[in-house]
Amino acid sequence: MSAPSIVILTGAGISRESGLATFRDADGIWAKVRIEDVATPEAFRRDPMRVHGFYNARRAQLRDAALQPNAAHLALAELDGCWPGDLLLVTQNVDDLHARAGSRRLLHMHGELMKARCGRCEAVHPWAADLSTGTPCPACRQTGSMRPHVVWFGEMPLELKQISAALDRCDLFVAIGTSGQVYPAAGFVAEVRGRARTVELNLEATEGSRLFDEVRYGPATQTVPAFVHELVQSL
Ligand code: BJW
Repeated sequence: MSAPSIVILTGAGISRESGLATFRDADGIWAKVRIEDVATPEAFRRDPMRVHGFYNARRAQLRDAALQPNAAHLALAELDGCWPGDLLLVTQNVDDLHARAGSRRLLHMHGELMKARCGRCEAVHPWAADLSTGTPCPACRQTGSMRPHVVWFGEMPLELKQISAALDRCDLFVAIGTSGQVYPAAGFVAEVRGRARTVELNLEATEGSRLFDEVRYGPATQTVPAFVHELVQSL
């Protein structure tokens, strides 16, 4: 029998124990800044320097040598390396911790903080420095149009075709460290329910927990390595 086909969806909770804040927890990002001020195309049009400031600070966090992938990122990378069947890791996170841990079959559906995009020519560039309204696009040389390569509210998430194809054929769907409040990612479990085994790994119950066949609560650095171990043992 061939190995089950797996789709894993991760959210901010998987990076929490590396030191990155989540969005909707009590100490999360949205408790400190308003979505409408920093995470919509309208906010960027209205006050681009404010939005750049918000993302420059978060990009600087990723450059900090102390920020490292944790045991959950590493376990998923190990699974990617040894799983003989289809596997796709879909992350909503804009950090680079999955890639740094070694995951290869990986899609960033909400973009990547270590990339910047030109709103004029659409070229996407690897980006580690701060952005400002005076930053020229390395491709078209225009200033005033560079933006973080992230997906704001009201914008279309990335790689949806590939994600949809993987969901269509998956036998196991695992959601890790996501509150399940942001669509379309929040709808993935309903899409596969009934034909794939669905598992939620989270610190605590979410509004969508009842949609999963199995739920396991605890910090990702504990639940994810344990779950990966079970999967690898089942081969
Ligand atoms: C731990 C842990 C530990 C903590 N271990 N766990 C009405 C109904 C339905 C949809 C809409 C609607 N009105 C508007 C919409 C659409 C909108 C939407 O969903 N809004 C909702 C708020 C209602 N969506 C969009 O606009 C999206 N685009 C779109 O829909 O396009 C149209 C379309 C049409 C048809 C098909 C497809 C598309 C775009 C959404 C963009 C989201 N962008 C952000 C910001 C990205 C850049 C940045 O980082 O700044 O993405 S918002 C933010 O939320 C970020 C995240 O990726 C996303 C999800 O958050 P996540 O990861 O779940 O984090 P939290 O904080 O919510 O949860 C953390 C969890 O971890 C918690 O559960 C904790 O318990 C847990 N945890 N510690 C394990 N140690």
